[in-house]
Amino acid sequence: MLRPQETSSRERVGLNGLWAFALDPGDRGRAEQWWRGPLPDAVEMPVPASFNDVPATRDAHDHVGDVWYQREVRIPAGWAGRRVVLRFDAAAHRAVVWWNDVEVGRHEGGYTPFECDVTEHARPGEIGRLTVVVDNRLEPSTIPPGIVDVLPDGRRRQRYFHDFFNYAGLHRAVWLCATPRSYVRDITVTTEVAGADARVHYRVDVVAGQVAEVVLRDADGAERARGTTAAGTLEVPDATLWRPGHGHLYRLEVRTSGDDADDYALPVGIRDVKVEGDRFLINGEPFYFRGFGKHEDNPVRGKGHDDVHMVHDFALLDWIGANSFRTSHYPYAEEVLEYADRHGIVVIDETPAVGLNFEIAHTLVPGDPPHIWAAIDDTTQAAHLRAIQELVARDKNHPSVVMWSIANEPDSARPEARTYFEPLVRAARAADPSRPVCFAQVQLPPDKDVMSDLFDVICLNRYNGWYIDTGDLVTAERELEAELREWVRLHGKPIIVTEYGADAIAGVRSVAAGTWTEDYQIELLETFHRVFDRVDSVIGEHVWNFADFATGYGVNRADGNKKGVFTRDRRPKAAAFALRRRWHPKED
Ligand code: GCB
Repeated sequence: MLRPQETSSRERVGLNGLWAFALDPGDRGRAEQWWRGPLPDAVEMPVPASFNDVPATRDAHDHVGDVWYQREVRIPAGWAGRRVVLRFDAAAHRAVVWWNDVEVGRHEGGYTPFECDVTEHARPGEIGRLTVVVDNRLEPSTIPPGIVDVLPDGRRRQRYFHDFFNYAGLHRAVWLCATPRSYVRDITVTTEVAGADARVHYRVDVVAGQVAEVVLRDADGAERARGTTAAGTLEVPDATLWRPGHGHLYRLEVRTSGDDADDYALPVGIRDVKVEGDRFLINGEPFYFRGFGKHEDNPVRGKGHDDVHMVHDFALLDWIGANSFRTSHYPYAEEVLEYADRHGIVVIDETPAVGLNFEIAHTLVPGDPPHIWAAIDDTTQAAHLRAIQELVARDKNHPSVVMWSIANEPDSARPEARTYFEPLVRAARAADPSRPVCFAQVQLPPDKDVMSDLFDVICLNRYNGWYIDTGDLVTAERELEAELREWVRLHGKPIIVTEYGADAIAGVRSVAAGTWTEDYQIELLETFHRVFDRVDSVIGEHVWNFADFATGYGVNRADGNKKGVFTRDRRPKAAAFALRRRWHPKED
């Protein structure tokens, strides 16, 4: 699905700002048809933001079920005869949308966009009432999965098997967009590097019309190649490549034919990605991933996208010498990928399939969650498949995205895991044959894993010295090295350690380096680095985590997860300086 754009044929109006908002703990809204009039007892809620922490009440923070958003929207008078859609960049996790009294769309999956066509209902020049109900419940059939318990007093309690807070709501931008009736629905671009030259393969999907021309321009606007068909290959002699640290972008301008022609411009980075033996090649050059698993997480706004926080995070990535990150554990806002494209930051793009693991479920939630492979069924798998397809559909054209991660830490030891994942890996490759596919593997000995051979790169989340051999970095170093060498022996594939780290409370120091201190965090990272430097097949290190982040309640979490090398408000812990010395060896 293409991002909304302003072009000669397209307009967009941002619907961000303060909306009317109501929690619906008693499930009254759907029964009473709240979309038919003003929301009862509404408060004001900023969009985009996760709703949970804005009102400063426990009720909002812990709410489980529906929340309602509403605002008035004027359709510009000049939009007569145009196709008009509402575009939600995300609604976590399930949404239904009404324009006045008419339902115009619904979507499940909290991190991918959807559109509602209101052409037939919205009259140019008139004001309409836009109402959205967003349900934040996670169930065994959703991605990510969860369980909702009804307590004896009638309250609901959400359990989930992932280690970050279940922020929800309209936490990304909402748009009102106009296009011609005949319009460009989608563009797919893949690029191939051949010596100094390159090929740009493109496919344009037009609704009710035809492609007139496709023009590839360089950053200075100069035309580099041209086509006149809906699909084809553009030859680009002496191409300037997109590469890590250099986000060079061309523009692919697509125009349709006819009086009411559409026009769309897609940024294109020319690069290719391959796995060869135990190397990860970008434009034929071995690439070493230095960076983090991140989260979209900030005080008050939760997962609400915000350009200030985004640019600041990228500035800190630059300061520390990171060249890449993983969108753990869900697709991030499209603004983030566009920024990474422009600045040459490499991204491993992950689906929201996190928590498909019984052992972890056990440690994260009170009570006794059901065995995960018993609770997870074809419906979960279908939701997971949709999550993969929607991720690829949204992000396939970003040069920064070099690999798909289709899950984080599923239980990959049981035979059911292989049966469940095999078709999903096939589907990911079918959706995008141009990028490698991986999953982030939970701490599990290589001989116990039943599915890593299906994937291109071995991605390991490892907590030696923290969850395992806590406090004993000598054993951690020995065991980690032995394990990595075993992965090399069994698979001969490139290895990225996609998570390693220790919780550290900022300001807690110790000469004896006890757990939870800033000093132990550094020692643990340095222990891992010594091992990485000895094992040749390790082609990447992503520290867990970039910054401290909010989690659900838990006795092993102190006001959230503290494995950040920055605090939640982005102040560096001592580990940030240590990483900077490793990743920027020439600077202080
Ligand atoms: C993991 C998970 C991550 C957690 C982390 C931790 O393995 O992938 O989501 O936050 O461990 O700190 O426990």
